[in-house]
Amino acid sequence: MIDLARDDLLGIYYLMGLTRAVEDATREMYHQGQIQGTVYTARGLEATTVGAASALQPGDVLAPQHRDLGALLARGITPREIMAQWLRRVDAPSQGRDGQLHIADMATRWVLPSTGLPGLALPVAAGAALAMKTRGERHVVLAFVGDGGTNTGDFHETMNLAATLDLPLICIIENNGYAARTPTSSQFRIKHLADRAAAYGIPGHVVDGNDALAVYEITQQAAEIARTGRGPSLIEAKTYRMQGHSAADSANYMPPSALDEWRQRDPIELYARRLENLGLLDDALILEYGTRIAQAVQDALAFARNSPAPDPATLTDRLFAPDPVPPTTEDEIITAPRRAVEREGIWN
Ligand SMILES: Cc1ncc(C[n+]2csc(CCOP(=O)(O)OP(=O)(O)O)c2C)c(N)n1
Ligand SMILES: [Mg+2]
Repeated sequence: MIDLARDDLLGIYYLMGLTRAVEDATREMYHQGQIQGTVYTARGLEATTVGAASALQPGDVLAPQHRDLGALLARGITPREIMAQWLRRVDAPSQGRDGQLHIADMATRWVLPSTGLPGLALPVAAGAALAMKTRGERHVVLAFVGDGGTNTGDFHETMNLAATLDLPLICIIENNGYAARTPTSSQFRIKHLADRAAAYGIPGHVVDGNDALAVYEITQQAAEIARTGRGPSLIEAKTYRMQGHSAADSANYMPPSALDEWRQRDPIELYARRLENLGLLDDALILEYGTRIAQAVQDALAFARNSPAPDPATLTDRLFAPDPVPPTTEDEIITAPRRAVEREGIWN
């Protein structure tokens, strides 16, 4: 039984709508030439990203990858930060040094930085989970990986290690039908990617990735298992990438009939119907949320556009952590580690 109050249920609706609106605005800016580099969006994945991340508690850690804006917003990253990041402005989390959603905040929102490499969030996530276990914390790490990412060594090594060490790790496979242009039918020969869990000796679940509450519920159950020291889980969310791989991809290889079918199962529409049936949503409220979401996007765009580009003179700032013992001579370079050993009394 879902343990969510009315405000939580409506909050999930808001976040799913906000995710889509931020992404639509981002794609528009990209096509107008306002964004440098590439843009990844996730129309169709909102129930998976928002539903899963909504099961996290303060202190739990999110390890997102390139298509997980919904999870970032659910974790408290703001649309202002997102837009400033896309436009590479100084008020962005990376202060204009990066134009992708490689956003990290381990101080208050517990988000690990993502990388451009599919599957690579997982070993980092396992490291965070190992830290939690070592410290005896009752927290969990929620990591995302794509269907394509499950074919990497990082995925297998992480899941096996997490299983043997009973790490508090939840891995959500976003099975969205494609890895770039490669359909899942050309990627693997098993029916369900969650079946791979058996090879690691951990629970594996298949869930309807377009059903926000189903994703929330299974993630919540996996979190409870992880929180109580009973190890990792693998959850395959079956969903569909309703656009091309990036904003530059025309998606002309995606069958229109499949797109039509999945449009009938649009996660935001499905969730709205669910809330209507529960008596929590009506046309007036849908309109109100639409207005609030549009305002949030406009506010974020104005904020980002008003923020300056970074000063080129600061280019090399913050590349390295300050060296506590700056070596000045060759002799010092040799002795600096030795001094550190003496200071720490490692050999005593
Ligand atoms: C090592 C490496 N190979 C290829 C790429 C290019 N690339 C980025 S995302 C992606 C597809 C990933 O597919 P999947 O794991 O299913 O995630 P999705 O994009 O569908 O969310 C590829 C091939 C890359 N970034 N890094
Ligand atoms: Mg994929």
